[in-house]
Amino acid sequence: MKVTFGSTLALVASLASAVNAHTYLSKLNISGTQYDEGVCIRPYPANRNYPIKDVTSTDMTCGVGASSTSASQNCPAEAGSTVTVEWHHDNDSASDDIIDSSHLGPCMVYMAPLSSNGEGDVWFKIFEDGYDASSGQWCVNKIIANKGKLDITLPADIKAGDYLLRTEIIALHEADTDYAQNSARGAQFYINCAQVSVTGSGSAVPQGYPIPGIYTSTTPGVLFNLYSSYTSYPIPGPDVYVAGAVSGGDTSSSEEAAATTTSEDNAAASTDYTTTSEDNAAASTDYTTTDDAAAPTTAPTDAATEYTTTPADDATEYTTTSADDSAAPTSSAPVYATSTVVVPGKCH
Ligand SMILES: [Cu+2]
Repeated sequence: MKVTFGSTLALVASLASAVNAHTYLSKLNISGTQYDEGVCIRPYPANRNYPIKDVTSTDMTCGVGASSTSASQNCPAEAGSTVTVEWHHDNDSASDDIIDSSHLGPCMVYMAPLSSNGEGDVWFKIFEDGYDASSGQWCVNKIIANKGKLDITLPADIKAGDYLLRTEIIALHEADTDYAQNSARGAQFYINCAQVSVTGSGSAVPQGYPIPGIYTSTTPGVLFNLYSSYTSYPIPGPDVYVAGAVSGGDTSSSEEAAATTTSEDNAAASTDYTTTSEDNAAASTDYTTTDDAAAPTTAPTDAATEYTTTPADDATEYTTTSADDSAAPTSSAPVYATSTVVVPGKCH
């Protein structure tokens, strides 16, 4: 058989595309009702499971081409309720492997008002799960083990209305290289958007951030060497919004005190820290309050290692490990993420 060089290239290219299939958001399950792609998950115009690597691309907003598509409905979801998101690799068959096991990395979920179509300083993070050193598990390990499913709790106090719900996995298997320096490698972002109609009596409008804009190609956690030894992973992006952290109008001083337990003023903190307010980080942590309204009531179920909430009567006290602890010195004790050694750059 005569095989020309050109047809060999074409064959290689077609084989590459056949295996060049990564992961995509396949379903949402809200209060026992399942919704598929196209219903409240935005349909994907092309390459639905392809990664985005250029963090400055508008594809970072909702996935490849999906800023211009629209779901057929905004699926109803109560503020404070659990939404199960479900990823798949190629299809939703029982044998689907969800995402290749080389694609280790964090999972995050953001929301923005649907009316913005994701443009402007509108995105707030509601969930993140990175790397758990105690178990050696990445979020990606967990979703593979859980057949693609991840439970997300919507903030209990956000204002009712239509929102984009943006899911994001960062696969780190080529993230040891800055994409801006070498576009053949770099972190791979798997991003999809769903449309939900949030009900409830809340009035909170969390501070928003722009996407693209929240990451650069060298942001710690976007640039990360999965093949080194590490004991922690700096999840990129803003802190997770915790219900009670802002109020849409009825703002008491104690609520404001609870609002600002963030890392911006504590970037040099070495590991976990406990604080009662932005300006009073060293204060005694056990003071009482009679105002329970500020209690952070929605700890994401899979983010237990990120922070712990205290009983409601200690509403303003909690401990957090923030994404901005990336400045923290890493421990000298090596912990390997996985026993599976993968070839850097391998992609499926
Ligand atoms: Cu891939």
